[in-house]
Amino acid sequence: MDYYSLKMRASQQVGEGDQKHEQHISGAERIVSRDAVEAVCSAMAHRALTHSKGDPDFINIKIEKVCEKDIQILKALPVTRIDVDTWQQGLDKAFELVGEAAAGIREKLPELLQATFPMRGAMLYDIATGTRLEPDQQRGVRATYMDALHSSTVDSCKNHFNEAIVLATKVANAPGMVAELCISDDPNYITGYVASKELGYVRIMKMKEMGDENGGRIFLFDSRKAKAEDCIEFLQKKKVLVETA
Ligand code: PML
Repeated sequence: MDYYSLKMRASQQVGEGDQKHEQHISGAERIVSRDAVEAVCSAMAHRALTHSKGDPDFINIKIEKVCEKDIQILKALPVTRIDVDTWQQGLDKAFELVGEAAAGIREKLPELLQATFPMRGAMLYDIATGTRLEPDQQRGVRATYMDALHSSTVDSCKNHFNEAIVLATKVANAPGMVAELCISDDPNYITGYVASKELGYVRIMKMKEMGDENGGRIFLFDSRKAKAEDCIEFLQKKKVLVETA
């Protein structure tokens, strides 16, 4: 069976004169069978047109055919959750878990996380050399071409957890990946996570203050285990379907 990858991004022009620039409003991606393409496409347009961040000036929906033989099927990471009283406790817990997965990184994490806030993609940080490996540090690295296997529903609005478990599963399986830390940039969504093949997907129910627009992702990679090019190639090009329970 042939599949199709659909990617949507919507943006708005903001600012005046020299300050004029594109502001991201919403994005989504799916890998679906041929018969679902039209419905998913329409749901994506709906999502772009009804986003709380505003009315888009530009909506791009890209549709590409994907051969079944090029798709890797992965089992979703097992999910656990940690309840905390305050977001500060949640953030500490996340740093602690990542610190156990990557020795010596604990103290650097607050600064690294801060640096991800203006980025659209994730930071790719090499724990072996202490350097950032994104080819474009403003843009970051984006994990793409992934979806849940057999997902028949057409979500017209974002389901943070469903999308994140798919992304985290793909990322955890990338060559040389040690762990991921994520905080949503949605001001109304305060749950974040830490994930790796060893830890699974650990949801931390409060990781920032409600109303805070800052969020970001750090991919911790170990260049002693794999080549950075192979990791980036997997994150950005490999087609992955994730088997969720
Ligand atoms: C995002 O907004 O892209 C990040 C979503 C994090 C989801 C955390 C969870 O609910 O498990």
